[in-house]
Amino acid sequence: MAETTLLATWQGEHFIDGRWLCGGELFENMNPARYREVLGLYPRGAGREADAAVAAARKAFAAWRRTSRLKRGELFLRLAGLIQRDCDTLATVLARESGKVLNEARAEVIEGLHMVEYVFGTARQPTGQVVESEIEAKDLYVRRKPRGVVAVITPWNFPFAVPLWMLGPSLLEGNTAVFKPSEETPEIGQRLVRLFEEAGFPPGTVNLLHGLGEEAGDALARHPDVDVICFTGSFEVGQHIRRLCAESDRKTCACEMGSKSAVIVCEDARLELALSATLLSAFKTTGQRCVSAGRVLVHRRLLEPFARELVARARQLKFGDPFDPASFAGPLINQAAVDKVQFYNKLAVQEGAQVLLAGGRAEEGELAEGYFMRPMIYLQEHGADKRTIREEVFGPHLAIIPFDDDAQAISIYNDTPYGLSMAVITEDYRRWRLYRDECEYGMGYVNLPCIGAEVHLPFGGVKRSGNGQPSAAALVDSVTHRTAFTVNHELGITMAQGMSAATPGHAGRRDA
Ligand code: UN1
Repeated sequence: MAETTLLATWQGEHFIDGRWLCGGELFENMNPARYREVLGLYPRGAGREADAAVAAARKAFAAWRRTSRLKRGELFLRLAGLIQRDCDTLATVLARESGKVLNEARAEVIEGLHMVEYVFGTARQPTGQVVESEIEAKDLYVRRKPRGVVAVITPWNFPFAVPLWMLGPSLLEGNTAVFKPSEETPEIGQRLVRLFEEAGFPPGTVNLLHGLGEEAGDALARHPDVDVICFTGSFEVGQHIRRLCAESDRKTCACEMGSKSAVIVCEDARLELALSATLLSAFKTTGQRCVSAGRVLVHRRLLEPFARELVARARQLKFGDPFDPASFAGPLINQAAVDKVQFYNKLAVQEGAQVLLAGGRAEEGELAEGYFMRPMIYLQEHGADKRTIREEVFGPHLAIIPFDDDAQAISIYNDTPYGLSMAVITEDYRRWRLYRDECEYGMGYVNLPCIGAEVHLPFGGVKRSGNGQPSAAALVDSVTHRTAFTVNHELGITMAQGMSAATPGHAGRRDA
C-alpha cells in the first residue's frame, strides 16, 4: 500500500501459557472502510510460536480435564458478565476492523454472549448415559471425554461469535485451546482472549496465536500434538485441513466452508415477505456471511413484479460508513474480495445474464477510500455451464433464477457443490415440508431470510459446505469422544452374547 496512516495504536501480542508476548516480524491490521488506515500491528507467529502455544495447551490439559465440569462452567458465567460489561467497546472494535455496521457488530457480540450463556447453562446438564446390559450384574455407561488440544482457526466475517462457538464447548468439555484469529480481525480476537484471562481461565487453557493463515494457521493444522481442528473458512483451506487430518494418526476436524445458499420464492409467496427476506439474505453484511444468498429462485408467475421491486429496493440500500446508522451494510473486507466480486460480476455478463442492477465499485466521496461496492442483481436461467450461479462469490452479487414448479426449484437449489442454508417463502404447509425434506442444506428456514441462526442449534452444512461436524451447540460431538464403560457387580464373570467364561479352575457361567 502506498501511503498509510497509523491512526490507532492497537498493539498485538500472542498469549501463551498465561503470558502476553510480542516480538519478531509484525503484520498490519487495516481498516476496510479506509484502506490507508492502519489500526494496529500484530506479531506474525509461525512454527515456533505454534509449538509454544500447543505445548502450553498440552501442559494445561492435565489439570483442566480433571477440574469439575461445573467449575469450568462457572468461569463462563464470569465471562458472560465481562462481555456484557464491554459490549459497546467490543462492538466498536469489531465494526472498525471488519467493516460490519455497528448494529450488526453489536448483534454479533450478543450472539457470542449467547453462546457463553448457553455453555454455562449446559454445564449442569447430564452429559452421559446409563445403559442396560444383557447381564443383570453389569452396568454400562457412555461417558464423554475431552479429546485434548483444540486448534480454533476462525474467519474475519464473524470474528467474535464463531470463535466462541468453538472455544465455548471445547473448554467446557475439558479440552484446552489454541486460537488463531483471522489476520484481518486480530484485535477483536485479542480482546476476547483478554476477557477469558480476566474471567480466571487458568494459564494455558486458552492460548492466542496471531499470524497469517498460511503460516500460523498452517503450523497449527500440521502440528502433531493438536487433536482437533475447528475451522471456518474457504472450501480450499478446509479441504487442505481435511487432508492433513486423514494423514494424521489421530487428528480430527470440524470444518464449515463455503456456500451458494438461496431463497426460494414460491408461487403463493407473500411478495413483501419475499422481498425483505431476499434483501437481508443477499446483502446484509455486504453478502459476506457464509450463509449469504447468492441466488434467489423465483416462480415464473411472480418473476416480473418481484424482480422489479427487488431492484428498486436494492437501489435504496446504503452501503457506507459502518458507524453511520443509516448504512445497511459496510465495505468488503479487502482488495482481494473486491477483485473476486468484480471477476464474477463480469463473468455473469459473459455468461449471458440479463443485468438488472449493474453493481461495481462505489467511489463517490469518502467511499473511494474503502472497499465499498454496490449490489449487482441479474436474471439468469439455470444451466449446467454457468459458473456464477454455482460458485461462491462472497459479496453483493445476486442471481434471480426463474422456475416453473416445485420439483424444478428443488433440483436447481441442489445443483451446486454446496449445501449450507435455504429459505423457502410460501404460505403452504405441504410445500415447505417438501422443500424441507428434498433440499440439501444444514440450516433451513420458512418465511425468513436464510441468515440469522441462533447458537443453541447446530451450525454446519453438507457437500462442500461442511464435513458433517456442525459447530455452535453441536460442536460438543467434535471435541469429545464417547467412551463405553462397563462395571461388573458380581464376584464371578459372566460374558455377554452367551460366550463361555470358563477358565482353568473356574467353571464360569454361560447363562446370559
Ligand atoms: C456465517 O455465515 O459466517 O446464521 C456465520 C447467521 C449467523 C452466523 C453466520 N448467526 O447468519
